[in-house]
Amino acid sequence: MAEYETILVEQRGRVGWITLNRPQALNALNSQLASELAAAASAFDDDEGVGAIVLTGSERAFAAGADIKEMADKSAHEMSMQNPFAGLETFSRLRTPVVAAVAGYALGGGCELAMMCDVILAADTAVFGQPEINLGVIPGLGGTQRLPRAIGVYKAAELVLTGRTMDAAEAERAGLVSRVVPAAELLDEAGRVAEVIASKSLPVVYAAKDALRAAQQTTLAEGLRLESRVFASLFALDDQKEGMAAFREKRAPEFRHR
Ligand code: CO8
Repeated sequence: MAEYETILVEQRGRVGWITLNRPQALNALNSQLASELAAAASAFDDDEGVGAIVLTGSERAFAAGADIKEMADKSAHEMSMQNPFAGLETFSRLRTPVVAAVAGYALGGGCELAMMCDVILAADTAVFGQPEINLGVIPGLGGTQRLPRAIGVYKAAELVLTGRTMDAAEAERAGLVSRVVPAAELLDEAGRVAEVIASKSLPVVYAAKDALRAAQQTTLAEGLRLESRVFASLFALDDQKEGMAAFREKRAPEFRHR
């Protein structure tokens, strides 16, 4: 496995684990971290032996945002010509599902990174927000687009315009997180969710993720067309035959992932 300086990477069974590891900066996202995250996640994405990815940080912070110290003195020209976070675009386009396990701060780019994942499990210590307005900027990694889709336009507007943060319970009520768990159980629970996903048929999981993503990006009519096309195409897979045969034979399916 490649050597990285800002993340820890490990494979356990069919689950790839990526841990953000810049403790001195509360896992602030700098350009090196963005490109290492993209490289590690892409390597898992290319590996048929990996059926799900867990992305996590530390107990204190999932990620406290983009690295303010790295960005502060850049010009508008530099920010638009040399996007330091280009790697995060790659991350947001993975076909493998990603479970974000969020403890502590998920602010700014950290909240936006969590929203690029498919499932967000939050520890009861998690704090979410888009405080960029306090720095004289706005969210730049999807916060003004994904947050309103996740929690509604008015709640998102309040958070983005005031910079107020939400605790885990409020984030769960608002629909930003899949589930809140006690902090001590966060990683075990994230591992369990990822293992369940990784036990399913990989191409079917890719198809489900694709269709779910379409719900955020297209019209209802286009999304429904895509869903029904994909649904029909899955009948070409061995795993669909196996899944339905197993149901009829009252046994657990043995997916061969193709
Ligand atoms: N960037 C750089 N360093 C950071 C960041 C950050 N985002 N957050 C924390 N750190 C550093 C601190 O500077 C400090 O380092 P040092 O000890 O060397 O001074 C260390 O981490 C510990 O932080 P604190 O001492 O501040 O810890 P506290 O527990 O007192 O406070 C907070 C924790 C509340 C999380 C506080 O650190 C904070 O407010 N951080 C900034 C949060 C923030 O504003 N995030 C948004 C950043 S902007 C952004 O994400 C935009 C993304 C879009 C970019 C798109 C480009 C195309």
